[in-house]
Amino acid sequence: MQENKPVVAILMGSNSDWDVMKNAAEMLQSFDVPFEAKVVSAHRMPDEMFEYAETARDRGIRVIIAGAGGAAHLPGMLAAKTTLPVCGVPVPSRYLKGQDSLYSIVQMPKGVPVATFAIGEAGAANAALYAVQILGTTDAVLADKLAAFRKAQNEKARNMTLPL
Ligand code: RP5
Repeated sequence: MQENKPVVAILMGSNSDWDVMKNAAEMLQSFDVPFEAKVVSAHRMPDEMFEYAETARDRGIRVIIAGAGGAAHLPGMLAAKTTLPVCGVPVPSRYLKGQDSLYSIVQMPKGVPVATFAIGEAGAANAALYAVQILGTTDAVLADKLAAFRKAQNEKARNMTLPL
């Protein structure tokens, strides 16, 4: 992996999504995976969104993580314009608590997949882990880091105590 050249993109529809999407950024940082994070709104910046999707692969991006809330078209529209894997993160919305975001991202019609994750922070963190797993299929150092991450989680769970 070329040092510091972003290989993962974290995109979101608004800076109000950052509280959730920063969980993806923190996870990638913990694996030393270079990434870029940007606001690219599907409905407010449609031309920029298409340009981003069309040029991402040539710029070295290998996985796109896209988070959006409400009628969340961003992950699906990015996926329509690139063959890079797109991981969709449903951001919690004010009135429907992110169920609208989840349904709009997960229900992609046949032919253009979006790997859809849980609503909110866990989804953002898992999308980043999934991106690391994709990169880890061809990067032995990342594969070793993933194994260590799983081992640490296992040890933490095994050492959990209850207040009895
Ligand atoms: C979506 O609308 C964004 O992804 C965000 O989750 C939601 C609300 O955006 P703001 O009104 O906070 O900019 O496009």
